[in-house]
Amino acid sequence: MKFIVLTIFPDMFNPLWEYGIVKRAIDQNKISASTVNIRDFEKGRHRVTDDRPYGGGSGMVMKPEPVAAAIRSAKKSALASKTILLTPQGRRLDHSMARGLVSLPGLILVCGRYEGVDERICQELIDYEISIGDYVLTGGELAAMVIIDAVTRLIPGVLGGADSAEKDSFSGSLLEYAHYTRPQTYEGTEVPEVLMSGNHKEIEKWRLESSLIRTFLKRQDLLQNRPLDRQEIEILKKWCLDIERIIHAQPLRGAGALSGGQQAGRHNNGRHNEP
Ligand code: 4HQ
Repeated sequence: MKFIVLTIFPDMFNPLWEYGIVKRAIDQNKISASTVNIRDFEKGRHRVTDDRPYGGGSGMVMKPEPVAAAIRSAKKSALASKTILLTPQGRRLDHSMARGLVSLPGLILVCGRYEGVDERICQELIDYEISIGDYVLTGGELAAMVIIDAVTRLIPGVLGGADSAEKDSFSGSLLEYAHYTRPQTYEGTEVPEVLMSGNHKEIEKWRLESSLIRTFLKRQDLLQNRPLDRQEIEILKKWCLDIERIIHAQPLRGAGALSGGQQAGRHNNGRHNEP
């Protein structure tokens, strides 16, 4: 995978190339990474890449000529690449989009500053517009780094274990299960016993249940529109039964002798849990 980043701040990317898994991917030739300084394509005497907006108002706009020249130059050196503009107007990045991007031969990532780039660039030279989320950054650089990072770790062989990327959060659209390492007791809290049992089948079961409950409690939206397998349905049904059991185990609080003769707890016109 070939990444070419177009930016007026190429040095911002040095720490990305120089650390961790992205660095290793470069060293192992799994990705190639380069930056193009948009300023180098501005032929004006002062190499200014922004200008005042037509129609007035505050903020500056990136001039079309240097951005276009930089994109055309990058396209020449990476013919099959797709060109992406980072913008809050783009389609929101998620894991399935990252999986789509990893199958492309190369990405040219265009990072704007100020109020963004002249609209005519977007129409002519951009294949996709991508946003990393609904908030406003001061430039597209951090968004480009997020894409490079998320895509790189999906390239086969980049992560340690053969299946590391398959197993993590979002691959199956559930959150990750809870992780533990030594010590066995930390500030009074024990590691769940099953994880030390060596029983791999039970550990797998525990992990699926952990994933499910975390997703249910923290991100119910991820569970909507997601097909469930037989094992997941079993776990959810078990919770339903457990919850039912708790509801029916005790009488309704406040529904004792003073509440008008209604039988406590049960057969309460379906009202189980009123304050
Ligand atoms: N930008 N996701 C670049 C963003 C952004 C986002 C604001 C992009 C400023 C010039 N990019 N312009 N959110 O906030 O990708």
